[in-house]
Amino acid sequence: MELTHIEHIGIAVKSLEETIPYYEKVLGLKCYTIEEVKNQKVKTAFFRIGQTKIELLESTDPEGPVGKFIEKRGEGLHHIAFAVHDIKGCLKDAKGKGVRLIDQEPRKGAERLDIAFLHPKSTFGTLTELCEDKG
Ligand code: CMX
Repeated sequence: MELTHIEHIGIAVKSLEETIPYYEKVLGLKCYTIEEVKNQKVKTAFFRIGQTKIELLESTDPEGPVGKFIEKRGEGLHHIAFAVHDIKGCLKDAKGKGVRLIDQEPRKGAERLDIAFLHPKSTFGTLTELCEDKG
């Protein structure tokens, strides 16, 4: 598996509206898009920082992954996403090395990237996302 860079860091928040001013007015970043990802039951806000992005995640359904996460653990770091060139090959490689896959096949995520998650119980506690930008 070859990771090229940290594509983004996902942060679970209760409210995008309440959180965005902190990232803009205190940290000086600029929110460049807000997008709902219906199949993930989230609304996302993105900020660029160098080659990486910050993705704020607000749940749209208490039974969705971010809704459950906030209920159990509160707001904060939710996942790390690595950019890769060959996501299918990476998934095969990870599976072959005993990593539990949440997504057996890549699917479309925010910003039209091909994405897949690795289960935090087999990545030492960090929910891990692989992303491939097919352009
Ligand atoms: N990071 C680390 N651990 C996490 C976690 C996270 N983000 N979310 C859940 N866990 C832990 C739980 O605390 C639990 O641990 P314990 O058993 O020790 O209490 C364990 O993982 C299993 O949790 P669970 O409650 O049994 O399972 P969930 O139904 O909460 O599902 C997960 C957890 C990771 C499988 C689910 O959240 C998932 O499929 N995530 C991938 C998709 C996703 O997160 N989408 C939102 C972002 C979309 C985007 O970026 O666009």
